[in-house]
Amino acid sequence: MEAQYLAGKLAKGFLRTNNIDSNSRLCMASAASGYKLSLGADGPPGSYQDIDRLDCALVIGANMAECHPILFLRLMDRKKRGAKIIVVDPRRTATADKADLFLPIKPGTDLALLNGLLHLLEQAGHTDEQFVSQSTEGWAELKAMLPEYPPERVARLTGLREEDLRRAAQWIGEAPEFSTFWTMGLNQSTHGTWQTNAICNLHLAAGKICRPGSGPFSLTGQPNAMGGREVGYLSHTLPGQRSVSDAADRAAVEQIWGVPPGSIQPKPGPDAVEMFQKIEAGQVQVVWIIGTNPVASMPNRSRVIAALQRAEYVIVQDAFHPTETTRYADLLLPGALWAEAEGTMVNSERGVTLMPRAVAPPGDARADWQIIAQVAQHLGFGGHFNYASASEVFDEIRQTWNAKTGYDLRGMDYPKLRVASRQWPMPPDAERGDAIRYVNPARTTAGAARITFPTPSGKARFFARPFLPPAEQPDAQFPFILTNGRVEHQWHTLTKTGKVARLNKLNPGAFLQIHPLDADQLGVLQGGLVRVASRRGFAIYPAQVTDRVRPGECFAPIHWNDQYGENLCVNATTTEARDEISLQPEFKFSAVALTRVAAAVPDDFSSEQKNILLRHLAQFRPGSPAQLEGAPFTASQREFIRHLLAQPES
Ligand SMILES: Nc1nc2c(c(=O)[nH]1)N[C@H]1C(S)=C(S)[C@@H](COP(=O)(O)OP(=O)(O)OC[C@H]3O[C@@H](n4cnc5c(=O)[nH]c(N)nc54)[C@H](O)[C@@H]3O)O[C@H]1N2
Ligand SMILES: Nc1nc2c(c(=O)[nH]1)N[C@H]1C(S)=C(S)[C@@H](COP(=O)(O)OP(=O)(O)OC[C@H]3O[C@@H](n4cnc5c(=O)[nH]c(N)nc54)[C@H](O)[C@@H]3O)O[C@H]1N2
Ligand SMILES: [Mo]
Repeated sequence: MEAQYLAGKLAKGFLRTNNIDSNSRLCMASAASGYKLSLGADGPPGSYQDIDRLDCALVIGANMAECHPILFLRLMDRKKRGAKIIVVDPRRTATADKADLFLPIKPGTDLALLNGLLHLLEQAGHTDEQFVSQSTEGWAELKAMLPEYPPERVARLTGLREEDLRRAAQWIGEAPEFSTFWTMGLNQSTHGTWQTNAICNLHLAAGKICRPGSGPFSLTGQPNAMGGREVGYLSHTLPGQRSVSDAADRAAVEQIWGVPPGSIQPKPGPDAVEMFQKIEAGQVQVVWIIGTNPVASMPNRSRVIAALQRAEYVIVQDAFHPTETTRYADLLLPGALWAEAEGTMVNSERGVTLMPRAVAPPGDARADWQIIAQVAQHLGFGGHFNYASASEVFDEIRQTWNAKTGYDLRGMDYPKLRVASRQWPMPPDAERGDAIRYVNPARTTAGAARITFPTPSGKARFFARPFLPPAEQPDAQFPFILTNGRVEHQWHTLTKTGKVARLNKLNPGAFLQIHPLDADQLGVLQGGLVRVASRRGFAIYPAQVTDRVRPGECFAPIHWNDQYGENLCVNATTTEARDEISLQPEFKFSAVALTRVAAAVPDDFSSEQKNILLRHLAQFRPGSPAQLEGAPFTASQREFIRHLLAQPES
């Protein structure tokens, strides 16, 4: 968190530019903007311990079993005690395997589902009128929209069965305590903010929020994605859950930073996608990339590459080299990894953890916050970046507490964090943080609102959010829908997990999940190469033929990129279309064409390799390409063999 804070301070306070954007734009931006609109402030109102109290969980657009496995185990413990788990995903994931009810939704239609569920709840009288009248506003407008979402229509839009919709609504309505968990399946959408609003609508209407076991819980992505949001590292935010477009917020931060009034620019800077568009257009000449690998992780990566080639000077501050992005760097700055330097991280439930330094950083590497502070000193801002330790940076962050949103770290410091993690809000002298936000202990008497939301009226807001389709629709030229995501044992662009042999054994390589009917049509067998092309670019993957995806849809993991072979990057195909409010890209939905690829025969087989190959071919059964793992073949030979196995007669 300290490095993110200092990067923002240097850019927005001293370089006086909001040309700084961050990981959250690709990850949590839609949850952040949705929370802010619905509840008045970013961050979930509840905590992980809600899992131990819930009676029904809606897991939507999240593959918890693979991406949040520890929390998922906690949820499974609760399931053993009778809680009902509903999973909504276009793919039958490992998470779906454990569901009591699995809803295999048509991609991009979750808003229709969420509105339809609320409609059924309302019809069945499962709304909480007292809560709605005391603690919310906008119910009449939302209620007026709901009749547009009768089960028959919702079933048609989402591809789900009417009886399943009714069952889900019944479970949600009858559960004393109900929580929703969501991640990238909803956030990475042109309607991501609206989907967060629609989830909040459900909880507010049912009155199932801000009490143990109930609430809309957005699962955070990166270990410190929440901390980054809080210290204001997006192009429109400032530390302490503040906004550059708010005069009082700017003044408060200018005072903490000791810069003259008017230093912070009121106009939000470009979002990550627009930033690369500007670099490509020559409007930004120098780029400093810290702890992210945009050549692999940004949508429509051909633009990112063009931009980095056009830029006059590219600085990449990373813990590893080479990566897909360091290839384009003019200057490398070696950042220390989390275990090599002291610093704090904030998790999904607002828990602040101090990561102690376990080993010394190698070579010239040093903590990211130190590198940023040293650059600031060289730029002549020395007095303002003169920290002896990460702890001193943290103490400055504590000053950015915000009475409006309840963001408050004043009750914790490094000595306390060395003993145990703490949760905010934690005012000075508090023994511990609040597990549930917005509860007003002074107003528990009958008739008074027990919950006060950080909005001007103190009430949460309903938003009527109609269903709209994704930006790009399949057509005759690009008839398939490509979605993408993660696998259990790999992390993002593999700079870390890709170096661990045991993890590579568990998740060895890229693949494309396609339905058997589609594979038949394409003439592709298990392991055969498929070219996935969108309007923007293409990638080539070995097919994983499986009915875990629906016909017409396919899925590729995001992890394997240029360091692992050519044409592996899924973001060659993805779209720059963004949510209008959060500006988060619609990673999860592109229209693509699929074609079978004929692989070239590599001419470098040794006689030993030929023998192994012949033995494998003799034993070959369709669907068993895993037999090849461990054999001493090069990547291009493997590709050829996979292709061969897809066509054993040739
Ligand atoms: N093992 C592992 N764990 C991780 C990470 C990792 O790289 N590896 N990364 C971390 C980070 S930063 C993040 S953000 C999280 C991401 O965690 P998740 O969001 O759970 O992971 P994803 O696989 O990106 O996407 C989740 C699911 O969304 C589904 N989906 C696609 N389109 C739709 C749709 O239209 N509607 C619905 N309902 N679902 C849809 C996909 O099929 C996929 O199963 O994971 C974190 N945890
Ligand atoms: N198609 C598609 N694209 C996606 C997504 C998707 O679901 N689909 N998900 C999006 C999401 S949610 C996320 S979170 C992003 C992830 O995208 P990235 O953040 O770009 O992915 P990482 O591999 O985590 O990259 C982090 C980089 O920082 C480096 N690094 C690691 N630790 C340190 C450190 O301590 N200091 C420094 N200086 N460097 C360090 C790593 O070596 C790596 O190069 O991808 C986004 N892109
Ligand atoms: Mo993420």
